[in-house]
Amino acid sequence: MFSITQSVIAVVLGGGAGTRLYPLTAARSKPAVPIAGKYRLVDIPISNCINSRINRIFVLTQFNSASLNKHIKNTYHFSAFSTGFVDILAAEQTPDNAGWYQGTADAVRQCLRHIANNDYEYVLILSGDQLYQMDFDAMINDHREKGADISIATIPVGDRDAPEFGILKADGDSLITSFIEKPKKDILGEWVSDTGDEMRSQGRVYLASMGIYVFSRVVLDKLLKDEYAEATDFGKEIMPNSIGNYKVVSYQYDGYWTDIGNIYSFFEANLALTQDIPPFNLFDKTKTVYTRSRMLPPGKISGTTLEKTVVAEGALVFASRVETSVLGIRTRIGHGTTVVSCYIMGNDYYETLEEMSANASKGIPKIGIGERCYIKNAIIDKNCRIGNDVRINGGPHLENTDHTLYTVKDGIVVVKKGAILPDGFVI
Ligand code: ADQ
Ligand code: ADP
Repeated sequence: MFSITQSVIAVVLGGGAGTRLYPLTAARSKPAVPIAGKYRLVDIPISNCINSRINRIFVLTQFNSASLNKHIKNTYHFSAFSTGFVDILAAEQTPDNAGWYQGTADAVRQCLRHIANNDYEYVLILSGDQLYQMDFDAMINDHREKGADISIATIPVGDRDAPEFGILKADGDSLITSFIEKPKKDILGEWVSDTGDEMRSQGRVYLASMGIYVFSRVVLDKLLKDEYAEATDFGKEIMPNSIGNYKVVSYQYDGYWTDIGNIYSFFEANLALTQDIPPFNLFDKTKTVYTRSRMLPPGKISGTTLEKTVVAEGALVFASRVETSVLGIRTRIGHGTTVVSCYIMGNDYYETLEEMSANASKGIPKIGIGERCYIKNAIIDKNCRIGNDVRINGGPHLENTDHTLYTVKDGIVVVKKGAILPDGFVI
């Protein structure tokens, strides 16, 4: 009998050069970027796998950070009675390969020798920078029922998004007949599909690749080692070339899915969690998002008006007002401060009262956010020390810039990990 657990290996593409999420990726690998106050990016695809009974997972990353290793080691334990593992495969130098993964297909090719040591029939390839809760079980079943060589998960998108994605066309049997990676706006007209009345009414008339692929084992081996041994990318090379030569099938998904590959979309996806009924449901018991259990104390909040705010464990909040914001683990905010539309990642540790006063005598602010600050449209990375009376007013009026303490991208101010903003600092 078919068993998804025994037949599927998942590979999470943990990130290329990581420039799009800079400065969040300046000191950590992309899978380790904190999301939704208490998780890390890599928890999303791994949780989707576990909830779909896939428990043999490789995470491919360009560099092997201590924080990523620690997170994976402390989070994903499988019992001695299970075959499960989550292994990080960092780009490594070997005698026949000098450097980093050159692209997504190259990353998978370089790791095939590790993957091949396992028993499996299918490889599920996932992106590391998407927010969604998807049942891969259904996608694998569809792949098997259709006798596909390759399946691509697809979602209808509109004009604004289409040029960011691989766009494809499929026939009535979901067989993909053509594929173009990131088409220019002026040729979009040629790529319209019948996505159904509901999607059409929303202007979502293009079928986009979600960058989620199922490959039958032999096909993946043949493509990467043999037929396209020089190809570096799935979207640009492997997919367009496979159509017509292999049975490449579209698996249309209609749930919530969003790409969080750049600062703007990352910010939006985090803030979307503050809605009354967010599209990404952290409260769904059947789709748990797993992360490290930290044994943190409960949060403490005093004198604060909280409006549409998500608060993670261990936060200490004395602010006047917090609105449409996500406050991560161990966030500390002083009296009289207002926070609007921010993702505060929180802190990796608490300071003792003695440390706070020793730092104060050296003019170093406490970890967290001080008193009487006003902070709007910002991402505050971990372990920042923001003094008193600091004003950060992000928005479209700000030019893109990269300062030693912060970066501005698309109007969003990102205060860098561990930055110290002295009293009265203004952005
Ligand atoms: P992009 O997301 O633009 O498009 P890409 O930059 O190749 O494609 O990234 C895919 C995933 O692989 C991301 O999670 C990225 O971080 C990771 N990645 C990239 N280079 C890597 C490397 N060298 N080593 C390890 N990981 C790497 C792709 C498809 C489109 C599709 C979108 C959907 O090419 O067709 O529409 O995904 O988001
Ligand atoms: P990130 O991945 O968010 O960049 P890391 O996981 O590398 O962060 O760092 C978090 C870990 O580092 C925490 O477990 C915390 O215990 C430890 N840590 C970092 N700085 C300090 C510090 N100044 N004092 C105590 N622990 C620290």
